[in-house]
Amino acid sequence: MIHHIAVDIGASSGRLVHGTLEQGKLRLQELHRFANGFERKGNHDYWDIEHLFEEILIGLGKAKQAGIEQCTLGIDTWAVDYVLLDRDGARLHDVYAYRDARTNGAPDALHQHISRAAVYAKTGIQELSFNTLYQLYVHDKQQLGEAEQIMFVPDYLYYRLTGKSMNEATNASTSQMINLATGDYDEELLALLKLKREQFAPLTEPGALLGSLLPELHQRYELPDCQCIVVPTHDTASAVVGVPATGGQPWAYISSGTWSLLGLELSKPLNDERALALNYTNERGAYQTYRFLKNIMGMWMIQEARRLQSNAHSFAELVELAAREKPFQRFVRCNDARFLNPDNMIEEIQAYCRETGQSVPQTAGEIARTIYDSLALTYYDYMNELEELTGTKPEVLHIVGGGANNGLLNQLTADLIGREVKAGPSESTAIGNLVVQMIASGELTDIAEARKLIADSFEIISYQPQQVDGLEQVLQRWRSLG
Ligand code: LFR
Repeated sequence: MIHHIAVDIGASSGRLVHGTLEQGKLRLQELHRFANGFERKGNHDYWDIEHLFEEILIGLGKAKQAGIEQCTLGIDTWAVDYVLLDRDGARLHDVYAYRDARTNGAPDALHQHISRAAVYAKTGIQELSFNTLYQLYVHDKQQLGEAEQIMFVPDYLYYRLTGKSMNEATNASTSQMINLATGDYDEELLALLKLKREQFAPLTEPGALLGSLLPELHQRYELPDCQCIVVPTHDTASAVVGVPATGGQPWAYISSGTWSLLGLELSKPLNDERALALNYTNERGAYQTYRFLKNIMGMWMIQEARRLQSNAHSFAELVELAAREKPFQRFVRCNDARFLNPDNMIEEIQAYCRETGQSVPQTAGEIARTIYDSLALTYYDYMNELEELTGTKPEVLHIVGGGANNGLLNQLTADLIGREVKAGPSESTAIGNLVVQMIASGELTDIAEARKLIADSFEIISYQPQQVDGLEQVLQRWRSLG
């Protein structure tokens, strides 16, 4: 039996998950879990990357204690954020969190030099103010010049573990700097940022073997003998590998976590004018696929609301409270930039309702209901757009990730889109990370076999669509918000 460990770090928590293939089933065991979150220092929001690295070592120490002597290891995190290193491999700065307000207005400033359409034709990436392209555009120029190497967050964590430099392809694609035609960094965009290709490492595809842990780590800690394998280091790319889609029918997915990423898996990018106008992205997936998708504000809204309520309710309780409320009383446009990083999410939602002449949600249940109803309606809109853009009608929507545990939202979504929703697994990101290690180790043949294994190994709950009373009026009120 081969042991595999997925390091899976999201914006709100991280975990190390042990995975094995036993009697035709994928077995998971959580080794270690820790909190994550960005912190404000001065005027900016940063990740505590040293803390994350320490937590990885703690988790690996626990693996050793649990009797794992040898394993493979893969790392995924959120995308777009980066680290600049000097010639000694030392970090030049604190790692900015993508929600930091420094990129407000950066897209407009950058597009003075090159149009949106030109960047989209090159990269196929949706405009999000926090894309690496815009972050680097506003980064201190002198420091950029001093950077010997530029890595994305998971690349950097691999580097700290192995001493090896690489830029993993799925994550690099989210930077909005990779040219679809050449498959490498775009020279014109690099020139605009006054960067050189040599400052980035070679792009590396998931499945590549990176190597063992640095000897000095073994001197400091009791760790297993790990072979690091490059996985889809962008968490969403791993989550999509983890979708249990087996049949031949067309399917769409939502990777539901801090963000809800709604899309299709394509074999070719789709970056025509309409896709540009509707701002859809073509992020690289594992195994020569493209994740044609849209970012939706997602569980971040409820996470923030819950935090402001002093975590008085669990997420499951918030779903229950919401389920007791009358449906579709008030809505917010989730993807409005005002919800990206407001000082106070609850007040922002209340202000939005007030400004749009709706009743103002007050209780935890009302707030949660507003968020879930709005998310379901947003999913509905974007499912329609996806169909229009791609000319495919998905017969089933897979919802994976932590948000797949939200039965209320799953049912609402099925009802609105008028199609089956299949929910689970909730650990699809760690699972995607693990199966890529298994494919690289030769235990699984390919992604089709991996997805069948996932479907056979985890509980997937089916939600059949039910009729929504007064749907037309609900949609009319929703659309009147603009
Ligand atoms: C989800 C995710 C999204 C990306 C956002 C920022 O965790 O990785 O795919 O757009 O976070 O990196």
